[in-house]
Amino acid sequence: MDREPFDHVWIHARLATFDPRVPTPCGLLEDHAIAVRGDSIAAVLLSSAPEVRSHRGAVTDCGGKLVTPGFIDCHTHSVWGGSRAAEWELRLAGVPYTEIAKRGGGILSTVRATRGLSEEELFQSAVPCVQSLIREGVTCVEIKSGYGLTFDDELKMLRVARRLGERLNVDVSPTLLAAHAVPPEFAGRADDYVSLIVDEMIPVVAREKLADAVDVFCESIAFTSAQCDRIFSAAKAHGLAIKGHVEQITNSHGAELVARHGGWSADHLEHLDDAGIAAMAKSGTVAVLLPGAFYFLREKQKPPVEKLRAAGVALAVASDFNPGTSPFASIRLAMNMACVLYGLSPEEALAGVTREAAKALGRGERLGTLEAGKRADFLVWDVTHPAEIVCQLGVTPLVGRVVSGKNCDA
Ligand code: DI6
Ligand code: FE
Repeated sequence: MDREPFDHVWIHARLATFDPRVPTPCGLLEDHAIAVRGDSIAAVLLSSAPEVRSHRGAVTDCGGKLVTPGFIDCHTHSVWGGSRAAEWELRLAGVPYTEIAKRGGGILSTVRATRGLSEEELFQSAVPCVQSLIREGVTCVEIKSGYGLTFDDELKMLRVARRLGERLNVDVSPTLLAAHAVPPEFAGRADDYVSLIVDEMIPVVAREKLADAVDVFCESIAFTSAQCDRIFSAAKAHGLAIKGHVEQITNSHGAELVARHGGWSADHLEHLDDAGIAAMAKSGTVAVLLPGAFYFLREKQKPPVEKLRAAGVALAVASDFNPGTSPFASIRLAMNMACVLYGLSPEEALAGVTREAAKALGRGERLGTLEAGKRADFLVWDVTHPAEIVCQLGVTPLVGRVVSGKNCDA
C-alpha cells in the first residue's frame, strides 16, 4: 500500500498564516488544517478538504483555536555570566549608560564575569533563560557571543549557543559579536583587536561552522564604521552573513554600511536617518526593532518607524535579551513594547516575530509563515483574537507547540 501523503494533520484551526498571499489580516484562514510530512508543512487545506477527510494517520483537533507560526527571537545575547542589577540602580539614580561604560562597567563588567565561567557553567546559567523564551512560543532564537572578547572566550560562548540548540527543543542561530566592545587588553588599540577578529576569529568560526553571521556594535563607544567595514569584508569573504547594532545611541551611518554589504538586518535604529532608510530599502535589509533597550535606557529618540514602513523596509521585533539594556527573556513583552512605545500594530508585531524575523536570520525560505514547504513549527493559542497574544501579559495562553512536525508540551 502507498504511504499516506501526510504523517500528521492538525485540523479545525484558525490559522494566522502570515502568508503574504493570503489577503486577510494576519493571513487568517478559518477552519483550516495543516498537513505535515516529516518536519515540514506539506499542505494548508480546508478542514473539510477530501485529502484531510481521507487521512488515516495521526490527527490533532485544534478545536477552533488560533494557530500561529513559531516565534523567532532574531536578536538576543542569551549567554553571559554575572549580574548588572547594581549598575541598573546607578542608572536609575541618573548615571548614563555611556558613562558607566567609560568607567569599565556595562558590557565590560559582563565580559569579566563571562570569562570567569566554564563552558558548562555558562550553559547551565543560560538554560532557564532560553527555556523562558521557549515557554512563550519561541521555536528559533538567535544567540550572540560578545561577552568573551578573546579568541577562546568568544568560541566558548558560540559553543554554548550551539549546545543550547542541541539540548533544548529550539533552533539556534548563532552570531559572532566579537566587535561588541574593545576589550581592556586592547584599550587604545581597537584596530589591533579588529585585526584579531578579522585574521583569527572569523576564519576559525567559519571553518568550524560556529556562527551563521557576524555582528558589530557600530557606535561612538564601540567601533567606527571603518572598523566595522573591515569586519564585514572578512565575514563575507568567509561566507558568513552580516548584521549590525547600528544608530542606537548616535548616528554613525552603520545602517548604510550594513546595507552596502547586503546585510540581513540592521538593529536598534533609534538614530537612523533618511539616507540609512533608503539604503536599507534598496538592499532589502530588515529593520530589527528592540524596544526593550529603548525602554530600559529611557531613550527619548524613537526609530523612524513610519518612514521605514513607507519605504517598504521589513520590520522585525526582538527581545535583545541581555543583562544590561534589555534584561527580560520575553518575546511577548518585546512585541507589546513595540506596539505601545513604537506604534506598531499588533499584527505588525506578530509578523515581526514570525515572517519578518525569519528574513532577519536569512531563513525566510524555511521559517516564519504557515505555508507548504516551511518547517512545521507552530503554536496553538487559547485566545479570541490574535492581538490578545500581544496585549495580555503575565499569563501565556499557549496550549500547543509543534516543533519540526512533532507535538511538544506547551
Ligand atoms: N547594544 C545593546 O543594547 C546591547 N549591546 C549593544 O550593542 C547592550 C549589551 C549590554 O549592555 O550588555
Ligand atoms: Fe543587542
